[in-house]
Amino acid sequence: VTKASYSDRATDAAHPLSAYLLRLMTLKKSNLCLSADVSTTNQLLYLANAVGPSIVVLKTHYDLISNWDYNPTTGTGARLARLARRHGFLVFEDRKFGDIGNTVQLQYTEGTAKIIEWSHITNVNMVPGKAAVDALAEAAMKWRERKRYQVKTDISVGTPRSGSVNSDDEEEDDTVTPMPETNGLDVGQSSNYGRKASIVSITTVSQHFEPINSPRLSEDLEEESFLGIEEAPMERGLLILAQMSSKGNFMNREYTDACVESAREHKDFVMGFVAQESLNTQSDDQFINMTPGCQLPPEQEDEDAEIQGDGKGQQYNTPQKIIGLKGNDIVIVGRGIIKSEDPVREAERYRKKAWEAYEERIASS
Ligand code: UP6
Repeated sequence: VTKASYSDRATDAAHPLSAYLLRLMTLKKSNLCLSADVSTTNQLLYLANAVGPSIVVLKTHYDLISNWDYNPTTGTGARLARLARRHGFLVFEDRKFGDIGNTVQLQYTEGTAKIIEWSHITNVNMVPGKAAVDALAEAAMKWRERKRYQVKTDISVGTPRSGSVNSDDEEEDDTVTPMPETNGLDVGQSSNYGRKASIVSITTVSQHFEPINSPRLSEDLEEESFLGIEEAPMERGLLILAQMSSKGNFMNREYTDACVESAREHKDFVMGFVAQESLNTQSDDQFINMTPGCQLPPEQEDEDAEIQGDGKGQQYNTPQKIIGLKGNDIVIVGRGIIKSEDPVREAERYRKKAWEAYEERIASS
């Protein structure tokens, strides 16, 4: 069980999104992920906005939402991405991909939901083998390259920038010529791009740019993150589902070890695991371990009371056990928060408990 602080680990993290997340955790004093398992877009956005200040990750199952709006600029994903920016959290679509490489690539980047466009993080069920992880890594790399090129085109067709953009992308800008309009990319809306470029220019803390499909128009400026933290990097991240919380699941040690092996092969894409214990076993493992199956006993009850499962295979542990004893980094809580009478208050109770467990862990000798 590591005693290293989240902020120290942020400096060592191999993945830019992991580094960002660890900084966010330090800043918000939160190691809480809300599993927003609700059934309508309104409920989802309402929860994200209300609980946003308490969490660092918002986990979705987009296919539970009966009226998910697939529009890339005004739809549910784009609106979620905007709330994520406002409150400072990452979006994690709990898709648990589990098919051959070619199919998972298409499911990740194409199809109805275009998950890669709005979700910083997703996860994979590695049952089909390591090729599923390799394929998702390849899809994310190609997507990132395309975005980099789009953003550059974006800036080069925009209005001249007044401030300086403190970005690693900037140096290379000179060498990029605008793409012709016939290249299949949507470079025709120069007025929009101009506006975006001028907004980018005043975001001097930004290291990266937002996806093209969640444009930051002027009315979004007032929604700027109040945290003073830079925006999330554009890199996408994967979690490998290496252990499950459900009773009698088939993920044995050998399987879990293979997941860890695959993660080590893709440090620039795999951020960590969904697991029940920390799987950082080698000194240079910098993975983030997120853990579902978390509930607290009701407020008035004994802190150490045993927590019942849900009668459908789910098993629960307390934040104290998950973070303190098992060395995980983030607790994932669904019904414990959303089924309570006051989800906002309950989210704060979980945040405090999970954070205390972390503080005790790093302070213990
Ligand atoms: N989840 C688990 N266990 C796992 C992996 N994922 O419960 O091993 C997901 C579920 C659900 C959430 O799909 O969205 O975490 C847990 O919800 P709950 O807190 O309401 O039980």
